[in-house]
Amino acid sequence: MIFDVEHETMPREELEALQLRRLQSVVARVYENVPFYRKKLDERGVRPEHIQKLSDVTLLPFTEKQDLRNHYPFGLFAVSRENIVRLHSSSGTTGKATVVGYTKRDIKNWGHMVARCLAAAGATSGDFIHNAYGYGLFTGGLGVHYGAEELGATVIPISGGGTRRQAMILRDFGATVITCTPSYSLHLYEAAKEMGIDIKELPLRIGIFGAEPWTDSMRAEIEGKLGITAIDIYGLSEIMGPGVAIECARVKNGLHIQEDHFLAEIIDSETGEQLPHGEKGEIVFTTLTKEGIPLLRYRTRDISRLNTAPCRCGRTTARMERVTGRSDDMLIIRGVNVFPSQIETILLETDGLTPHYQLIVGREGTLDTMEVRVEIDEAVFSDQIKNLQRLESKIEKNIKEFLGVTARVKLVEPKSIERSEGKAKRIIDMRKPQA
Ligand code: DLL
Repeated sequence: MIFDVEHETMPREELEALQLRRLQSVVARVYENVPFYRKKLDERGVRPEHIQKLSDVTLLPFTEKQDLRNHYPFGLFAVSRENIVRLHSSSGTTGKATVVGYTKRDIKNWGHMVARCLAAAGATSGDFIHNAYGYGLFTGGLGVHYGAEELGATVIPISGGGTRRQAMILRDFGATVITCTPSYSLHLYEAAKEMGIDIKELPLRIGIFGAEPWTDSMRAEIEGKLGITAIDIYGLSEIMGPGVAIECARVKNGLHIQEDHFLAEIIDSETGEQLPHGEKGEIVFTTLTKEGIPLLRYRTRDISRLNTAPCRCGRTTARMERVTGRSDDMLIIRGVNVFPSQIETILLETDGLTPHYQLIVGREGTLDTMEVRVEIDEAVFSDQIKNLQRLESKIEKNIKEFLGVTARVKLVEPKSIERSEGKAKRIIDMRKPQA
């Protein structure tokens, strides 16, 4: 079902005209209200009235995650605090998190866009949606929640965790749609099996999975085991949250971008040059309607490709290829975004450790694991084992508290981590390579 026929099937010419009007308006708004953008635009000699056609977007400066951090928490907001009705934040409770704010209209638009997504995935107002994305500062839980209500479906706000209870509720309430990370769906499947529940036998028919990269082979595994259709949903908190783009159940080949709200470009991440449609590169978004924190040319660091060919489902919106990787070193561990630099900060703030460390990322069963190996200094090395274990637990606790991920910390002897002549090899990712 197409939820918003007018916008999702708009002839491209009309859609692009709408995008241009909205682009002009957002540039004027940030120039007026966000000192950061006014300065950047002034430096480039660009005024809002210079935006005469869509391709003029390249006159605009990029925005990076670091810009949000530098203006932590609210420095890039374009409206006064009274008009902000909700805050979300990306993972990491240190000063380095990125914070986003939504006005009433932003929340309404977001709910509407997620409703479009759920419908594109095949959900209807008659569905029971078991929403296992985390509720809280993370955008997944509440983002899907409002969309499900907008669609008129029944939402079960189960949030993340408590897997055995989830399996029981999934069975007892008879959900027909599940929303969670792809890896969690397999974990839930296994936990349910141990309890004697075969998800395949339940009424569940659709899974809407995102927040972390996954592959077509993982899709096949999930669909086979759970007996459902698995759909890829993409989004990021800086741009909105879940629902920036979604696959349609009909074709499942590329994710339809909500182009009336976001202008997408692909750039070469090294040079920043815009690339023609069809080429692979970093996807960049400009928000066209957002009021709370509109962003110009936000560099997602996600690698994708754009396809504007019409889709058999009837939608005219451009599709982005499934995200196959990132152009930076951000790791996604069980749906939580982690930068090695955040771990490094925690390690360096702990006495007795050296800056030599490695992160070993793996997968146990269906869940991601992370081990932090760090060299201790000579003085600590001679300590009693019990003190070392205490130190390990302390670091584990700090990582959990500040970054929200569970890691196993292993202190290792001084000079035991291999030194490199060039860049240090800090990350060993043993999960399956992305297809
Ligand atoms: O993960 C929003 C979301 C919630 C999307 C629920 C989908 C479902 P952040 O925590 O800000 O927001 O993380 C955004 O996660 O830049 C990608 O690197 C990655 N990501 C999100 N969806 C996908 C996906 C939410 N479908 C970052 N495939 C993004 C691959 C994804 N990577």
